[in-house]
Amino acid sequence: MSTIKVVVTGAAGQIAYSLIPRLVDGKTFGDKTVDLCLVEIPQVVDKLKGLVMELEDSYFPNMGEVSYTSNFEEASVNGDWFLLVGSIPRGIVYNGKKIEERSDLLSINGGIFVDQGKAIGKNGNDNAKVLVVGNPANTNALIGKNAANNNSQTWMAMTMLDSNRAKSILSKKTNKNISEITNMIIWGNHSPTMYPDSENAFISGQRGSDLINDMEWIESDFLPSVQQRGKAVINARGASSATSAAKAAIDTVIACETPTDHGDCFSAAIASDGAYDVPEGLICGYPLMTLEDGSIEIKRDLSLSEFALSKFQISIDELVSERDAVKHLMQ
Ligand code: NAX
Repeated sequence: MSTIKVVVTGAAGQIAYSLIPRLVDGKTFGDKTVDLCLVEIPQVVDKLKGLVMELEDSYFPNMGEVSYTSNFEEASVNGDWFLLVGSIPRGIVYNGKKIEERSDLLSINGGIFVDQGKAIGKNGNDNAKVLVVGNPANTNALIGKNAANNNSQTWMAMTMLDSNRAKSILSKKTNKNISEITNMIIWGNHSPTMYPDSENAFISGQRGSDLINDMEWIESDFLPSVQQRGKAVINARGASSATSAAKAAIDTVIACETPTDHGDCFSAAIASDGAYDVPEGLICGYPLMTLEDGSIEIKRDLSLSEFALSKFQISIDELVSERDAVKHLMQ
């Protein structure tokens, strides 16, 4: 049986509590043995002892070695998968300053991702995959990838939760089971500017643009509902999405580990090579496919309506401005 090493940051956080057991349940990585390395900041790392106890008590035949540390450099050695969930949230006091502005958030988290990126590039395995969940996810991934400077590795930022949310809304609108909705693409940034593409989605084999003849609903209901769903969950539960975010991270890992069905695609943000006229290098939400050899490719044969292009452009512009705000971290 082969072994895979998965490194998870933010391991004592709420997403990680739902995520980590599913990494070793024998479904996400099939029959591979999964070694886990859990990473937290020094102030919190000791709490992971309790999580490790619970993992041991849970009977996971596929679980291999489990370790925890606050030293990311050490954790990164021979990692195959990196799930970078940890980041500093808006609203907390950091080095004596309350973090409210997006630019401060970008800078502080950016600094973390420089160090983590360098360690992954140097110590992670060739062909390692990195999924950034911690916000601002796309720009954190941009910084990390730049610092890693290792083109054999694939950096992604998570948009699967947005894609799952969009599928759920389309399923309710069309009275179809969620499993009948494929090709659900999130273009752009994981932020309220994202563009969830109902036109290119397939619903029971029919294109969304043919099935849903209701631009008013798309513009004033569907788009804002997906874009603002994270905020709605916070308002309702007093905490941000956790179990659905964990499920989306698992869905992304499975999508990357399994060749994509013909005609389908999955959503994540990945470095642009100029596809769909996105400036090269930006970590942008795209339709992706996993090929038989395990490589991940952008699906390139889709057309976007004028409406879609105008919405997508807003998100691209935001990604460009985020990149400009962290230029000093991209030397
Ligand atoms: P929590 O605050 O519960 O947990 C985050 C954990 O990360 C904390 O325990 C903290 O100590 C740790 N951490 C901070 N910096 C770290 C570092 N440098 N190394 C290791 N650990 C570090 O947040 P949680 O609800 O789990 O959310 C985690 C992140 O996911 C947040 O940034 C959140 O905004 C983001 N989200 C991203 C989503 C996406 O779709 N991409 C959706 C859900 C979520 O909002």
